[in-house]
Amino acid sequence: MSSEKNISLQEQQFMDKIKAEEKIEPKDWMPEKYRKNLIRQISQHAHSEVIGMQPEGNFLTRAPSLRRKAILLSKIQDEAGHGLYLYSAAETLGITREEMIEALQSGQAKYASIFNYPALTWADMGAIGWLVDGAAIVNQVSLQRTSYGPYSRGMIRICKEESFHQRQGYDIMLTLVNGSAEQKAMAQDSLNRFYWPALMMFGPHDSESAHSAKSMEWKIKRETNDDLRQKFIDQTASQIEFLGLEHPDKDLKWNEERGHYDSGEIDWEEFHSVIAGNGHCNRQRLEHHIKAHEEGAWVREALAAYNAKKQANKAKAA
Ligand code: FAQ
Repeated sequence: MSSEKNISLQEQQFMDKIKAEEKIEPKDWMPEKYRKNLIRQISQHAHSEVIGMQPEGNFLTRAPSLRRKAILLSKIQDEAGHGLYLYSAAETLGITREEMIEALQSGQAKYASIFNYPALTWADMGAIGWLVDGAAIVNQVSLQRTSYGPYSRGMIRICKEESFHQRQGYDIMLTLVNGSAEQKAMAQDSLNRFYWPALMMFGPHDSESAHSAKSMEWKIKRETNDDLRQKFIDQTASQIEFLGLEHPDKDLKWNEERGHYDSGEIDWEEFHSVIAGNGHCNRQRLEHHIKAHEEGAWVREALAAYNAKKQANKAKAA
């Protein structure tokens, strides 16, 4: 059989598996572009989890009570764990952790635009949990069915933790709106600042999305950017109403025929500017990551030395 025919047979078998909803596993044959696209998405997802610790980490020393502080601390630790599951999933595709970190720190790899917005008040801890984790869950629930086995299994575990994150955020908002007039105003201000950037987390419109068509065909993505964003808009409208806050989108209107809310347009210029590196906090986020990474070098070196010693002892004993 010629090698060309051989490759097309492999591709056919790969597509058959995808169509049959079977998972692709690390040792299975896969098209190079599928592998590269997965590395791109999973590693950027991992970077988002890790960089996403920064806006909340800022508030650990300013939490209003010991209880809130303990909850926030454990939520941030969960995000670190999510990053690690995702880096591990990406590593099964033949990229190293060092290569991924290098791509993040050099600005070559992206992370979610939302984390380039500053967290200014305690209410932002509420809005981040409620809206940012909320948008992340809408996306990640759908990614539980992604075609790549390690990514899919990682998503199932992550979603369980993420739903607790969203509830803790909404609980902060509920407490604030039932507090003083100043506290309610803080909640409103935070909603106003985080609502539109949360919608941007779903990426550009489908018609503008470079990767969607292929990612949908390969079932890396199971729902499109616009469909997921619509789900989030629909579920958030009643949550805003329950809080007794004003909706930041003045054009939001229920469309009986579609069975969905119609909404105002996102400021796409802002979106593109933030993902190009010009958001409020892009530079600060990367500088902080580089500093923490350098300061943690001794931990990685100690681990490598310990592992080498263990291996050597094992070899001696054998
Ligand atoms: N920000 O062709 P598409 C979290 C880029 S986890 C930055 O539509 P795709 C947990 C995109 O990468 C949040 N860049 O791309 C947490 C691509 O650039 P490239 C993260 C964006 O991949 C909560 C280009 O634009 N979640 O928050 C954004 O098909 C609280 C063209 O776009 C995930 O990553 C954006 N918003 O669809 C942690 C979920 N949107 O790579 C701490 C997994 C688009 O060609 C605290 N990822 N871009 O240079 C996905 O579902 C997809 O990758 C999308 C984008 C939907 C994000």
